[in-house]
Parts: sequence; structure tokens; C-alpha cells
Amino acid sequence: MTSSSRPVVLIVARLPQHLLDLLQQNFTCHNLILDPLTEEALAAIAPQVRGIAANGEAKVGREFMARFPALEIVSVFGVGYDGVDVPAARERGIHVTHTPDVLTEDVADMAIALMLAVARNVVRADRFARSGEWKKGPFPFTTKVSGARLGIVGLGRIGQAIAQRAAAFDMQIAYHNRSRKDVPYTYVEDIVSLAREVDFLVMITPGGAGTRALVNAEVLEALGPKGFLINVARGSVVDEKALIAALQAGTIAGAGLDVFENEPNIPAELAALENVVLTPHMASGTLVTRTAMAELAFTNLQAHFSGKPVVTPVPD
Ligand code: NAP
Ligand code: 8YV
Repeated sequence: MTSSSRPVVLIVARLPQHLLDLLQQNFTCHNLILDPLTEEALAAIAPQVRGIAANGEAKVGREFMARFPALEIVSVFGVGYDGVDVPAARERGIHVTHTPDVLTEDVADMAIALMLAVARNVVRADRFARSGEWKKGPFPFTTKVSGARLGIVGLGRIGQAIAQRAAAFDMQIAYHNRSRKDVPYTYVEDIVSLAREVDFLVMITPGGAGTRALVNAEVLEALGPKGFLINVARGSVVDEKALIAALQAGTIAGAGLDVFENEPNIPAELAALENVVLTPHMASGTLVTRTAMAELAFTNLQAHFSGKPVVTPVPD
């Protein structure tokens, strides 16, 4: 393929170098993050743009897609695609693809890591050991995880992988989804009841309008002063103001959070709390997994532009 006949792909998110290399070797790319275009420059290339490369956090809305009359595919580097207006894409026959399965294990590992870190106070214990505070006396007691009651909201691919790991910790597992699954865990019809019955509530649903603020003040009240919230889903699934208030007041015991409402900004009141462990949206961030995600995100574009079916379209 000559460079002039290569498909034109617009990169709208911060993507790893491996994926950028694959895209640049195969397509004519315009990277709006590394090399922002003026409105005029973007309008000039808009008629040629056939593909968009995004990530799980990127916003690819109806109006944005409307600027590209020849757009055929949006490839998301990530399993969550709540930032893409899928109905708007479908209306125009634009494919939307994502990267399921390849990241499931890492995200489940990170949910367990956050649960252990916040319950066993690992981050504060590390500071305590390094600073020499230990010489003044022992570290305060922490909360036992093995055998505790776990509630999973969103028992999909990742939720089930979290449950498998939790089973090895002899945890009693319950879950809430919109639909019951054929699994050996207890189904709970609503999230408030689930929160009331567990010690750890793990959020792992998709983001978007259907799950916005699923965790609100009522859910936090139900989780109670001995309960911990873990969020590896999307910041939007938790009412962050209500969470901060609950953490400050001791309405819940603590939280382990990988995702936030307004990333990469974390409210100062949240960052100031001692009963939280905060990580920068890195649950899938191992080299092996990000490489596999990059290859799948690329393969979807390459398949489409070679006239083949995409490999991992988002579900209907
Ligand atoms: P999945 O297999 O589609 O599972 C999603 C589950 O959520 C399904 O079981 C679904 O069941 C449930 N669900 C959807 N809407 C719900 C609602 N309103 N209330 C309760 N449950 C609901 O997806 P996955 O591969 O496990 O990924 C899940 C999400 O994790 C992604 O969409 C993404 O947002 C997040 N994620 C985050 C990171 C990170 O870096 N922190 C990495 C990867 C993924 P029903 O349809 O029966 O309700
Ligand atoms: C990534 C994610 O961090 O898969 C998702 O939905 O949120 C994560 O795996 C993200 O897409 C890369 O920026």
C-alpha cells in the first residue's frame, strides 16, 4: 500500500508506544494528543478520516463523529467503551470495537490488590516501617479479608475473575447484576441490599448513563462503618461527593479506588484521607496486557481495512 492510499486514522487518546508504532507503520495517522491540529487543519483532513483510535476514557460523541463523513470504524484500546456514542455510530454503520478478555486477569488482580491494600492498611504500614515510627510501637490492627463477605456489582468477565480469586480467600460471595447468572454465588436483587450484607463491595460494571452514581449515599450508609468500597469500574458509577462525605464521617471504613469522576484530577479532600488507597486507573497496566490490548486494537483496524470482519466488535 502506498502512503497516499493508506487509510487515514485519527488518534484521539493517549496510547502506548507499541500501538502508535503499529498504527504509524500501517496507516496515515494524525495524533490529536501529541500533535494537536487547529480547527482549520482538522477540517481539512476530516473528509479523509476513515478510522479513529481511542481508549477507554476517550469521548467520541455524536457531534465529533459527524465531522468525519468517511468514518468507518472506531477502535477502542480498552474493554469499556462508555465514551463512544455507539447508537450514533450504528446509525451510520460505523463499527465500534474494543479489547475484551485480554485484560480480565489483570483487572481482577488489581481489585484484589486494592481490597487487601485498604483492609490491611498496606500503604500506611509501608510508611510506618520506612519512617522508623515502628521503633515507638507496633502498627495498629487491620481488617481480615480471608473469609469475609464480598459483594460484586457487575458479575461479567472481570467480576467472575474477581469471584474466582476471592473464592481462594474463602470469601462468601454475593453479586448484583441486572440479570441473574448461572453461578454458585448468591444473587441479590438490588445494590442497597447487597451493600447491607457484605464487608467489601466491588464495583466492576461498565460506565455510562445506565450505571451513573449506582453507589450513592444510601448504598454507602448500607455498607456501613465496617464496610469497604472498591471501584475498578469507572469513576461515574460512584457519587464521589457522597463517597468523600462517607469516608470523612466514618459512614464506611475505607475505599480502594482505581477510577475517578474527573481523571486525572482527584479531589484534594479525597487525596487527604488516610482510609483510602488510590491508584491512577492502572488496573490493566501490565506490560503483557497493554501489549495484548494494543495488538487487538490494531488488529481490529487492520482487519476492517483489509475487508475482513472486525475481531472484537462491542456487543449489541
Ligand atoms: P462485561 O463482561 O460486559 O461485564 C459487565 C457486567 O456488568 C455484566 O455482567 C452486566 O450484567 C453488569 N451490568 C451492566 N449494567 C449494570 C447495572 N446497571 N447494574 C448492575 N450490573 C450491571 O464487562 P467486563 O469485561 O467485565 O468489564 C467491565 C467494566 O470494567 C468495563 O466496562 C470497564 O468500565 C471496567 N474496566 C476498568 C478497568 C480499569 O482499568 N480500572 C479495566 C478494564 C475494565 P447485566 O447485563 O446482567 O446487568
Ligand atoms: C484502560 C480501561 O486503562 O479497558 C478499560 O475499559 O479502562 C482500561 O483497561 C484504558 O482503556 C486505557 O487507557
